[in-house]
Amino acid sequence: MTRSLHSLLMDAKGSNRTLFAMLIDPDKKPDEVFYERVLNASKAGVNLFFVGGSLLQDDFLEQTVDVLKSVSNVPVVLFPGSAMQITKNADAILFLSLISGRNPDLLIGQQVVAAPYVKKSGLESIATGYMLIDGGTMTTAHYISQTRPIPSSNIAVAVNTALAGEMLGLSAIYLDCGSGAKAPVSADMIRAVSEAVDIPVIVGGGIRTTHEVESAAKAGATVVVVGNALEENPSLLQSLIASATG
Ligand code: 1GP
Repeated sequence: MTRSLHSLLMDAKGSNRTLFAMLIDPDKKPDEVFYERVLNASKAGVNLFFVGGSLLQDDFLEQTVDVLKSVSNVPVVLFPGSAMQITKNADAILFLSLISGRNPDLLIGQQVVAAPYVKKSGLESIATGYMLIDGGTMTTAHYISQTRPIPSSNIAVAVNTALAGEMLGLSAIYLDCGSGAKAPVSADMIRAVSEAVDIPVIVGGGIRTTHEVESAAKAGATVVVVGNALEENPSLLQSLIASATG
């Protein structure tokens, strides 16, 4: 990757563009089918690969990142569920702090454990305020974090939380309803948060249709992240990318 992820995100935010990120679960052994999927995604114009999960059973993180790097030039960004999910072969890492919750281990504990490894890895680290939003069901992210999500209708709490994150010096905000959420983050919440902060706003969790991607993009999302929907139906890829990037 020649340009830094941070400048890519800041440029997109500054010019009101939306990037499309495909989320890859590193729990599955990368096989021929995966190889094909990556090749197709890269040809279709996906902007970023996010790799990570709240809970790993079988950890193929390193192999997954290696396949991604060998097949395409699309930046590979770690989206770690814990301090264990670090590999130096990626391009960047979202250094997450769960600012919507009050679980000290996910606010600063895991980060203290991970810091020396991230430093040694040479990965570009993007300090990211991670905010779990209620998407109508308790996802793995909600359960594992043992935190209460921000109610989907409480836009003021979301805006204040994002603002506090920006004032604390974070470089990005991630609004997430969690993988497999019933409903994605509302356009109203995305718009209010995106207007309130000058840092990029990443949005994911439960986004499945072109309409939902387009609505998040129009509301000001800097990055739209889709995981499950593409695992279930890879043929959606081209239309989802087009809905995000216009
Ligand atoms: C979850 O934002 C991601 O952390 C993506 O969620 O798998 O529901 O698309 P989905």
